[in-house]
Parts: sequence; C-alpha cells; structure tokens
Amino acid sequence: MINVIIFGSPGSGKGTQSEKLVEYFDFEHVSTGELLRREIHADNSLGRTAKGFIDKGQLVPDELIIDIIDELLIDRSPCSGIIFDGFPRTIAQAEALDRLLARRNAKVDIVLNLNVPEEMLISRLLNRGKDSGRSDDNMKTISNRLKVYYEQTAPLADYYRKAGTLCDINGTGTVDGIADEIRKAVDTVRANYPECNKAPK
Ligand code: B4P
Repeated sequence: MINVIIFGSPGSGKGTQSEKLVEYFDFEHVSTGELLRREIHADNSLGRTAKGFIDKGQLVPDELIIDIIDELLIDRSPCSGIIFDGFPRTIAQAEALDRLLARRNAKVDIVLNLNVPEEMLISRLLNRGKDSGRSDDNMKTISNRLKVYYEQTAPLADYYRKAGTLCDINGTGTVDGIADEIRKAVDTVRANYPECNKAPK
C-alpha cells in the first residue's frame, strides 16, 4: 500500500492538489472533510454531530474520524494507493494511522506539506465561500479554523519531519505548477514499490 498524506492549513490547496494527483496516479482520494460533508447531507446521526463542530470551525472528535479511516482500510490490496486529504489533523490521529497501517504491514510513505501565507489562505477561502455553499467558508469560522490548525494540526509537521517523511512544497504558485512538483515527489516514493509500478495514467 502506498500512503500519501496531503498536509496544510485550511485553504492551502489540499483538495485541489488531491484531485490533480488522482488524475495522474491510480490512487484513491480520501478526504475526511468530504466524507463528513456527505454524512451531513444525508442528515444522519454522524452528520448531525459533525455539523456542530464544522460550523464552529472546530475539529470533529478523533474517535469518530479514526473509526471512519479504520473501516476504509479494510481489504486493501497490497499495491493500492491512498491520498489522505485532511487526515490526520491531530497527533492522536497520526498515531492511530501509524497503528492501523502497521497492522497491514504498511506505513505513511510521504507527507506533502503545502506552505501558503495566511493572507492568501483567507482570500482563497472567502473567494470559495461566494459560491461553494460551504457553511464554514465565512470570516468568523475561517479565523477559528486557522487558530485550531495552528494549535492542533501544525505540530504534526514536526511529527512527520522526525519520521523522515515530510516534504515541503511551496503552495503559492499555479495549480499546475504545484501539481508538477508534487508528482515528482510522489514518483520518488513509488520507486520504492517496483512490484506495484504500473505506468501512470
Ligand atoms: P476540509 O474539507 O479538509 O477543509 P479545509 O482544511 O478547510 O481544506 P480544503 O480542502 O477545503 O481547502 P483546500 O486546501 O483544498 O475540512 C472541513 C472541516 O471538516 C474541518 O474544518 C473539520 O471541522 C472537519 N474535519 C475534516 N477532517 C477532519 C479530521 N481529520 N479531524 C477532525 N475534523 C476534521 O483549498 C481551498 C481553496 O483554495 C479552493 O477554493 C481552491 O480553489 C483554492 N486554491 C487551491 N490551490 C490554489 C492555487 N494554487 N491558487 C489559487 N487558489 C487555489
């Protein structure tokens, strides 16, 4: 299993770049934000719980997210690839992911850390909020999402730097320019799995 994490603050381009990566590699895109929005749309119990946190710009409790990921990892073939977008977001989630992958003789292969200055993040999210219909793309919630990011999620960069898997990416260029840089980084880890190397799409 090849496991890629796209990491960065809200608005850093995680979702955008994940879409680009799946156009090129035969990977599955797992966005915990999208999964939660689907549950909210279905108006089920998980969705109603998640909405309460998301609308305030807070993180959904770790155990709910870890259960979702645990289920997703069932019956993976040894050569499947996953792009985790927006997961993990806390140290507890990162440790849980390491455990879940180790049980399957797998590991986190690379963490793509998208670096974007704060004023650009805010402008991207406000811009998206004009037509996304997302209840969390407004200034009040964005401010809290950024605060939560710095407090709870940013420390993960050190966690993965120590593990030797962090790869810093400048997230301020064009979408295609950033995608090229990311593709090269992911190609280097794919080379560690010669038995899985089908030519990219
Ligand atoms: P997410 O859906 O993951 O939202 P996000 O972090 O704000 O990033 P998003 O994917 O939307 O933005 P992107 O960087 O792609 O999570 C939503 C909420 O769900 C969280 O706040 C939390 O409450 C909850 N949640 C999700 N996962 C969780 C977890 N693991 N644990 C607990 N809670 C969790 O980019 C945004 C915009 O930038 C786009 O409009 C795009 O068009 C634009 N953009 C991207 N790249 C660009 C570029 N190069 N140039 C110009 N614009 C660009």
